[in-house]
Amino acid sequence: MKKLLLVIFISVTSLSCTEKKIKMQAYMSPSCGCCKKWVSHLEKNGFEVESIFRENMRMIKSKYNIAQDQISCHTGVVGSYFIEGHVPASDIKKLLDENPDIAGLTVPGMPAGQNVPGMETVDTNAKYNVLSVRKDGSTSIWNIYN
Ligand SMILES: [Cu+2]
Repeated sequence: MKKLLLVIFISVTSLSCTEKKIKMQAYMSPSCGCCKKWVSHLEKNGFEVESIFRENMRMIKSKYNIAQDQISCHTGVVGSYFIEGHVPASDIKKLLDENPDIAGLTVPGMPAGQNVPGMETVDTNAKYNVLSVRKDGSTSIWNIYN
């Protein structure tokens, strides 16, 4: 019996060690519902998100130098990167794995679709791109969804 307990103890502790959460912050307006849904999508996919509520989101966008045509509702921050809008967790993980010298990722606007985390308000998939934003503000395509 003692041995069995020890085995259970070891497997439980090793499980919690391998499950290392990725910490990030998410700035959003307190009234934003889709922002909160995006946060739960991240939390279900290995992130530990600190939600920070701000009435004035424009200040956050300008702090991270996010251009007008690249902005969305919430702004996430992970390491030195900003994550603007409804970027899927897998794209953020890829960013952290590859660690490129860029400013961040964005899904501009608010595309609605089953394949847009936090924006599953319609039954169909959205056609949208995740853009990578260089430090000079120029963008390229990071991932294509359709
Ligand atoms: Cu949104």
